[in-house]
Amino acid sequence: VHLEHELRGAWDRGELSLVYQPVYRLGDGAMVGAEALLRWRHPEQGLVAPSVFIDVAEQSGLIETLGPQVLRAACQDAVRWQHVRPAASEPLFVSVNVSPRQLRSGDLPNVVAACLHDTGLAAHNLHLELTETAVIGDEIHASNLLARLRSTGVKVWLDDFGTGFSGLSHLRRVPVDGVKIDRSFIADVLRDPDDLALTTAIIAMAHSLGITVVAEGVEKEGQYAVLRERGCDLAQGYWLGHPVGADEFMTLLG
Ligand code: G
Ligand code: G
Ligand code: MN
Ligand code: NA
Repeated sequence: VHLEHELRGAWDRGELSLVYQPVYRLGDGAMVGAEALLRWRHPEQGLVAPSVFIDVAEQSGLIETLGPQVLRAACQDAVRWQHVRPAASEPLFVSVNVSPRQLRSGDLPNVVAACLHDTGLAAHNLHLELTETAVIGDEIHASNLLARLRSTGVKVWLDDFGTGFSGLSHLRRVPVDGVKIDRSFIADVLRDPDDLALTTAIIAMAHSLGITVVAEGVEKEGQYAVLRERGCDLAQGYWLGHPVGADEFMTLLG
């Protein structure tokens, strides 16, 4: 109850901020975008883990105001990135996490359209990350929403892919542009033949469906090398780059 109360005004008090973790293309090593991750610096408790406060925001319904604020800030930052990039370079995407409740609210396509309109970010430079659990249950509703979003040019990614119970069957019914292989698979990809086999199978299956694959949690050069060899498209992780504040991220682009 305390946290909920304190979280309520946290955005306006400037306690919440976004950090950005760069995402790279394995083929040529180019940075192609970044994932926005929310941070809460509580005045007494210091950094509160997102796993804690996102959950509070979900349960309390606060996410319905916080989610659009995050989306708008991420789009604004992404527009600034394009301005500091050399003229000929390809635009960077920004990837924003969307919680199950935000998806269920049904208002998401309108919120997204308003953010793109007001900030001037091109739709294809916005990626939305949904967890598998967000689309479980009401797959018809979810797939209609996702189809509406994708028809505007926004890209939809399934986050934490492989951890859900029936990841493969979802891809038949829920239209997405990409999957992010959960970092628990990547962690042991060099040691555990099963994890390597699963990762390789996810890449092959996604590609056969025309879906892009991102590997999360790349912490070692060897993981990067094996993912590249297996044809994974994109990667992020501490070996490639930690999440950094908006200003520091800008300095990576010059
Ligand atoms: O940095 P990391 O500890 O930031 O994030 C932990 C979890 O919190 C991840 O599962 C991530 O998807 C989630 N998360 C981080 N930022 C956001 C956000 O802005 N919105 C939502 N819904 N989830 C977020
Ligand atoms: O669930 P989601 O994918 O949105 O989670 C992103 C989380 O993963 C963030 O907490 C982020 O800080 C964390 N993260 C990013 N790169 C790495 C990594 O290489 N290793 C580990 N262990 N966590 C990472
Ligand atoms: Mn994510
Ligand atoms: Na993930």
